[in-house]
Amino acid sequence: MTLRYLTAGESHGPTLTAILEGMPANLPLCEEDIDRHLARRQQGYGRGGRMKIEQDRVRFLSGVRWGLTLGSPITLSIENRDWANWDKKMSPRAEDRMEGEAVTHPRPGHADLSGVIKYRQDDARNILERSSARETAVRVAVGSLCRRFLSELGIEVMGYVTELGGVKCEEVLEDYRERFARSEASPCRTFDSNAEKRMIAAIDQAKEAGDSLGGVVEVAVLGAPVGLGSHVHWDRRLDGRLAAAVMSIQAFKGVEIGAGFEAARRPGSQVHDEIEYRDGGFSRRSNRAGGLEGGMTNGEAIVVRGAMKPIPTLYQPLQTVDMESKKPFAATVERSDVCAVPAAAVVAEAVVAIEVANALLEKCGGDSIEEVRENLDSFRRHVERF
Ligand code: EPS
Repeated sequence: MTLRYLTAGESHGPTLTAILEGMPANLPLCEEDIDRHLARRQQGYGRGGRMKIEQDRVRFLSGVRWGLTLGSPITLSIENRDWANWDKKMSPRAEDRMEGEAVTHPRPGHADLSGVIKYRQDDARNILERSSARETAVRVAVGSLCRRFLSELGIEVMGYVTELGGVKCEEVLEDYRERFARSEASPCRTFDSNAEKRMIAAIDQAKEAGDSLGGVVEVAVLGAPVGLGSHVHWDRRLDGRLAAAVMSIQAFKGVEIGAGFEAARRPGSQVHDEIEYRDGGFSRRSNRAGGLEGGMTNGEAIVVRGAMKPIPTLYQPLQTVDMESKKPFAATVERSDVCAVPAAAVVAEAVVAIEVANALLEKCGGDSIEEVRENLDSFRRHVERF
């Protein structure tokens, strides 16, 4: 067991909380390391009214003292400012129960209906509060901590949008750092300024029509050593673990690594990356494998993409059935976003950072950051000599 974490909290409950266990001691850490990524996640063209209420900030409730991790479980907490408007509706006390508030028109595409059947509920709020993508705020907090750990070891994680509402980035830009730098300044978190204009127009159109939009995000990890993950067993394959982590983000329906589905359409000669030995080390002439072969990193950039479906809450709702009367009805309209793909790029960075940090600790683990660094340096010397 290396890194593990749990999250808790409802969308309109008082707080979101996570406990991260397994982070080594002596990692320099301050709230700003987390808060700047929480702020990035809150941005993006197409967000709804909730983001005007929230100003996400982390509080460390355990595991950090005087700017350094202690090696003990780290508790991260983010307050939901909107809780002030929901304290009765989301109260834990039986005497606060309100009648006539139940959500009974489940939204197509949402967890509502399967959740109420599974958990024997008559109010879809008891499902939607936890299935909400609000939970991603605290996953970004955990991921930002892991990202801080990776940056200490020279590993960078960068996420951005490559497609939104059917509009694809067309500009050829090989340099991941350049893609990231440009995307950071873009309201759609994308690097192709022509595509960005069309993405904004698509979001405006969807908003006008009471509709919602999905898209594709890409995460690149630079500086990871060869040999994270392993070919020896299915649950040690890092590609599988990255895919599970990205697929677990709310509303994600597809994951690709490197050339992904396109690799299935081409002959092998146009898929596999030729090996060369240059400047005293092995490298590849291309990176269609997305940095992963046999479930292990090969020293090239790790490249993972995730496909997000459009958010299921539509202001022009689809048809559904009332859970009590079984009569047709328009689906519930909850306040929501038209498009959260730019935010999802930050969430994808976070879940990828968690998996890479975990794999790095498996390979070069230690109880302190100094010990991890020594182990990693020693392994890097082996790679250089090989
Ligand atoms: C969400 C619905 C909206 C989003 C929310 C995710 O929340 P509300 O119903 O309160 O307006 O704003 O996302 C966030 C709160 C967030 O922090 O990303 C949903 O149904 O998934």
